[in-house]
Amino acid sequence: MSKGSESILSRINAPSDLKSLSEEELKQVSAELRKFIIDVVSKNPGHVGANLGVIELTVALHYVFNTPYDKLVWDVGHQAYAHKILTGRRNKFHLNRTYDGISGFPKISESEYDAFGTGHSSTSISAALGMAVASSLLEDNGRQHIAVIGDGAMTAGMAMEALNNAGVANSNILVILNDNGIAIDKNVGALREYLAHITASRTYNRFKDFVWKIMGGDKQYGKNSRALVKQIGNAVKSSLLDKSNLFEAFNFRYFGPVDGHDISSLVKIMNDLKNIPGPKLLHCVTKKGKGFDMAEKEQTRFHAPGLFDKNTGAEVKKKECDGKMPPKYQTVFGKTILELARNNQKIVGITPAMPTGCSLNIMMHHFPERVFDVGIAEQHAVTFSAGMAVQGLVPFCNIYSSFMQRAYDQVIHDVALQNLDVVLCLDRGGLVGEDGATHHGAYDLAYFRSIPNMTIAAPMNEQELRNMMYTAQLGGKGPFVIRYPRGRGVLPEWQTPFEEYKIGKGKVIHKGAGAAVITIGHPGNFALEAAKKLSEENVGVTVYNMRFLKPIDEELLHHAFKNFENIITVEDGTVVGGLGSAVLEFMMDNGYKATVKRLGIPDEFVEQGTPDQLHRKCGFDAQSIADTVKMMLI
Ligand SMILES: Cc1ncc(C[n+]2csc(CCOP(=O)(O)OP(=O)(O)O)c2C)c(N)n1
Repeated sequence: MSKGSESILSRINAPSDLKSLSEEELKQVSAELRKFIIDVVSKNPGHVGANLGVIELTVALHYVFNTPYDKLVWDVGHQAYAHKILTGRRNKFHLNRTYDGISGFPKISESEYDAFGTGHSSTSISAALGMAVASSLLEDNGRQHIAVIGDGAMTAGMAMEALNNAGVANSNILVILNDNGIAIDKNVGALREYLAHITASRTYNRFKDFVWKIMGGDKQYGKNSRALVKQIGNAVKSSLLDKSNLFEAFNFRYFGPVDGHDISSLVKIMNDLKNIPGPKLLHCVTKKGKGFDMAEKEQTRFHAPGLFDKNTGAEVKKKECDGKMPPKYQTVFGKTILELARNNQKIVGITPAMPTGCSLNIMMHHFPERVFDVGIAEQHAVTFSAGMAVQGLVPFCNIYSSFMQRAYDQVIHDVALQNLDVVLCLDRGGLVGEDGATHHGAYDLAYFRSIPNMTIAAPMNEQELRNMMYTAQLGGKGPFVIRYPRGRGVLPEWQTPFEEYKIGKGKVIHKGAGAAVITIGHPGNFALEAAKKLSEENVGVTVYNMRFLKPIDEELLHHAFKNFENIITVEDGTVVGGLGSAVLEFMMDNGYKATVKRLGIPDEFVEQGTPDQLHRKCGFDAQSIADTVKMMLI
């Protein structure tokens, strides 16, 4: 420590402030960053483990490279807290992931240091490669382009597509592979095994050191030899590549593995890598949760642990109103699929890297051979499920709504077109809250409604979720979407006997004479609350819980249009193309005339905040529904 215990971090307002620091001081900055992040994130929840694991990497990157001129892209971006803090956002960091605060992910509009917006995984190599090719076309040859990507994110098809392309583009790109051996849950697949193997293979590393020195990477061979490297033509370079190394087979120069927490080595090797042209990959081995005991031990929980005690790591529970809280939709899904799977041997579960998040881990625990974590591979997950359905199994493929965007064509081409019995469970439908725009499940209802053969259901509560799952597994219905939100339902007593639902049948859940409120999914509860408030003011509304967006219950819609001049639709998806649009289409097709007001997510990207704040902002919480009814009835 240079000057007693004086904070260095408090003096860092931009990466340029790092440049004059000694190696010892860089270590101190890293320690301060770690403490700062733990302090803040224990009180204002966010991602923990991934951030603690990249602190030294982040300090070294900003120390060595000339950001923001050099382009630094964080894959997923959930690990960019130290980057945010070092790039002028230390004083706003307590507002991380809050309404009107800063985003939990990199965002071009937030800072010039955020070279590319992320949130969904495995985009970083493509983006950095695009930047590198652009720099080269623009003859901007001094610029470095760096993608930092985890071993989990590296398993996705997109990362492989980008490596494949980069290897022949011969652009100046550096991929930093942050290998901590874990995604949110244990990383899975052959690539993970490969990385573990090359990390353990000391012979291989000695060989690499040798090549590295010949190539002039070691300073003992002097500047001239490094300058020589630049002159080595592609042919010579590739003849030095070891094609038995996966990355070198992609024409990347592979360096490592190095200790991603050893800041001195990182600085040295990154400085050297700056002088090596073409595509390069630096394999850094790190520990998720590094430096915080509980986060190192309970890595899955500490991916995004909620509130925790910064000394012990113990979970800090929010005060519950009474002992009988409704369960989370996720828990209901997890317990229900287990219950169904016990009776229906054909049920299998598929998740792209989210077994804990979506609760398939419950079934995985009991039937490990019937649950498949396929890695961060949404497209593959859907087509893999389609293959199983062809063979007569009943796949429940659970994908977060916003990540399902990745697999749109697979749903159309592989599932719907062949009318296969695949149950697509869309977790995190609607406004997810603090993760913000990249993670809201805003488009699913709209983007699936236009596909033939689809059944689209959305439960209003836990019982409906169970019954929809029960109905779906009976089979013979083609692609069956069940879409539900993040978080708690409304019924503490939810484990009722199963009931088969009639496909495309909804239900009137409140009666009144003034206006019709047509809803789908969880927002039906907001409508019900509004209806109760309004009845206290002697304003009557009839609330229709449609349950199915497709096929839509036309009988109920005829009832609504025959009985009401004022109709409000409520959904927690975009108003462009969802329930509201379906109701308007029905009105036009059937020659009805009515005033229809569509409430839902407006045609704009919604940033982070609590779900309540965002429902209010978008205008479909109970109060907004009640206000809209009153406005229409004036
Ligand atoms: C397309 C997509 N699918 C799933 C996720 C959810 N997700 C966020 S982080 C993560 C794990 C990433 O693992 P890794 O790249 O190894 O990074 P680490 O968290 O271990 O640092 C996953 C699956 C996502 N962000 N994007």
